[in-house]
Amino acid sequence: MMSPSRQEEAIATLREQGFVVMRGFARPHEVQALRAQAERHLRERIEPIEYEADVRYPGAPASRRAEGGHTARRLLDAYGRGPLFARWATDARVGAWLAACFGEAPVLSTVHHNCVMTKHPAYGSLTGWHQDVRYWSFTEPSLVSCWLALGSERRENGGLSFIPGSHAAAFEARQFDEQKFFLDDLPENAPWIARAVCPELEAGDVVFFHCRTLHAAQGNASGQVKLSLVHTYHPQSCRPVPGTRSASRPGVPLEPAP
Ligand SMILES: O=C(O)CCC(=O)C(=O)O
Repeated sequence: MMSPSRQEEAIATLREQGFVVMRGFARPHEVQALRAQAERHLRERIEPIEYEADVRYPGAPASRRAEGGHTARRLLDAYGRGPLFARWATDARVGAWLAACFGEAPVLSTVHHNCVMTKHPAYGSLTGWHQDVRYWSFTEPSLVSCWLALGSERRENGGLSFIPGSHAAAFEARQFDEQKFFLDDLPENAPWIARAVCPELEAGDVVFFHCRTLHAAQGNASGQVKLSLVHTYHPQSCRPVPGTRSASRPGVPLEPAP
């Protein structure tokens, strides 16, 4: 159980910089079990899977038929992959933390993230600077994602970098390209990008980050596949907009802690 002062401090950090790292948030045996299951689902190619070739970010194969074309990027629908994954997605500690942060009950989105994010040494692509909310449709931009490291994460193996304070900035549309990536060759974006930090994570560490926080990741230059489990939550009063992809599947309200 986290002390109230540690919780308040972490929430203040999330509000101020748009992300916060919580060390050892998941227990070692949970992480080990989640990792083993993720590895099995990858090995057995259990669908639904999004392939690098589908996304075609820099470094990805050109098509599923090209060399490396069956490199997975995301094991989709983590919540639906069995009780172990479902338990983590609705974990009481995650729920309690988010309830304190939102000031109301959190709801798991089953549409956004909700995946095991993989990054393979060969054919794993890099991801440019972006805000996750760019393609999401909710009544308020107040969603928070929970990124659980299932192994070490560093810049060199494709660990996430974040730009502190970017969640609260009033960027203009012209600072982004047509896919809504934050332009890295625009002089006025340079001071923002220069502030980026790449927190080093160990298995069991969690990063909570706001849906407007700019983040990016490089390819994986290590010899090992990087695996992370990512879920997104919204406060109950922040609703997916009817008729949009965000509303295409029901969310899962997190039970209040006993
Ligand atoms: O692992 C990566 O390359 C970045 C993942 C990410 O930020 C995303 O898919 O939204």
